[in-house]
Amino acid sequence: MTCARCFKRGLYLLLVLPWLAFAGEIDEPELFIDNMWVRAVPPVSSTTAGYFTVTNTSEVPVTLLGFTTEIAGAGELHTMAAQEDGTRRMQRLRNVPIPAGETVEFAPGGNHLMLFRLARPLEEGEQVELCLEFDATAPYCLPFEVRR
Ligand SMILES: [Cu+2]
Repeated sequence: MTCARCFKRGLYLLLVLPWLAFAGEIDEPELFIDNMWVRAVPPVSSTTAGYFTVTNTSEVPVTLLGFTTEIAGAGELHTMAAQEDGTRRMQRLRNVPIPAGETVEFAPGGNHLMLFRLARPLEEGEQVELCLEFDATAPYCLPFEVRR
């Protein structure tokens, strides 16, 4: 390898890397996601629910569109809504807005990820991967712990 070539390659990286980093920052709003878990259910049950907390640390709104996972045949965004008779029932959501600077919780009794047609029984303590799909970022594929 000649020194001229070394130099050219070095120069190219110096010029391009900062641009890549910068482009990443402006294109992808930053989300902080934690407390990810999926409820352990008896083997006879083919549905369960997933929970997490998401904080939008960017200055632009982001919308959760849905999720995918290999452990379920289908997945929907749900919440619990009060009915006229006073009971609360699950209701499907088309999407869930995550306003800039705010935290949105998915927790028992409220928003949840609904998993239908589980591919296999889930073992308490294992980690399963769910990919959360947002409108303004690449999917966030994260380990969810199976808990009671
Ligand atoms: Cu549900």
